[in-house]
Amino acid sequence: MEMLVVRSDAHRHHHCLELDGGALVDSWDTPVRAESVDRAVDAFGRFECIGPDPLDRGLIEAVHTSDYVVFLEEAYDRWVGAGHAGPCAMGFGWPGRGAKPRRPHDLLGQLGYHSFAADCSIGPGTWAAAVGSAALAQTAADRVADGVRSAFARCRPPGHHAMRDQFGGYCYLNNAAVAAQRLRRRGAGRVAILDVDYHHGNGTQDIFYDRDDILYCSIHCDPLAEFPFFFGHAEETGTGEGTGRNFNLPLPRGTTTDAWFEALEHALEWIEPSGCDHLVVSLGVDTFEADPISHFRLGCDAFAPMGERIAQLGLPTVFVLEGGYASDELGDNVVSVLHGFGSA
Ligand code: OKP
Ligand code: ZN
Repeated sequence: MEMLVVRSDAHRHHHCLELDGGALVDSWDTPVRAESVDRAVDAFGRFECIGPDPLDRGLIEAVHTSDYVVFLEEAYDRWVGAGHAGPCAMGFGWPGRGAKPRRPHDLLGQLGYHSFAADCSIGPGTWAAAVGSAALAQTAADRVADGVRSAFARCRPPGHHAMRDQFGGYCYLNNAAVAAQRLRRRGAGRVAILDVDYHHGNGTQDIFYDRDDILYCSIHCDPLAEFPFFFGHAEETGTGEGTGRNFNLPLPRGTTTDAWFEALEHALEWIEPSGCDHLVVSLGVDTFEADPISHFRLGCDAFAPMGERIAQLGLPTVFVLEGGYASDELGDNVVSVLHGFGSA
């Protein structure tokens, strides 16, 4: 088997709003994205597809605070109960620079405390979708721990922006962190996370920044020019026991296939001697040239070689879906990476 795919329909009732260009519009993370991937996987026909096992709540509380998890679970009902005008729960006030924020008890205050961006809101289906998405990552990690060479969690919503106790960037629970943490619990010695999404995975970096057992390496658009703006610089290399265990490779807007693959070589050269025995790939394909919200220039033909090159690390690998917003090509680009990996 080339690749095990873990998927479900738990995402379907999650479609909320984002502040985009000053207007409140439907989120770019729509159910159509997951459908595009499912269709391409089915058309390809060579991957085995399974559903998820139930999510172990203790696992998400190992990478998020329990206050945050309870907040996510209850926020929408509290929002409806408070009679707010808008259809989705959304914050509007965030701690300013230098604040030592105490956690407000007010819902609007907590929405600011537990988020870092206004591109993200909580609707009636958000909690179930976030739990369902994390369950896919947990299951993919379990199957790899059981001895499958590679598995792909078709996550939606994505996860790599979700911090220990803050949502944002369409992310609520950090699926890649869940997968890596699960691999550790199941006996992995040290896990590398390679994030190839166009955006920096500030959440994954945050969660593991002081840890020596789970490494984070990301290739992304320079945060001076792109969301999430305040994380992802090359100077961010880890702290405490995690010193030297975080590696950021920011690239300019307009980066082409050749320059991107050069950065991939640096990433792999860093991962190779790190002593990791498992790999988690945060697989965003918003590096694609026609992505409507991103600004790299990888063509469709870049994605199979991406998978092939990553396979040369020779590590048991969990792929977790992150971004990719060109819905027509999203599924094919994802399948190209997975097929490239599986056939290498
Ligand atoms: C999530 B993932 C303007 C766009 C802001 C930022 C993109 C989040 C991407 N409303 N949203 O890394 O693909
Ligand atoms: Zn992205």
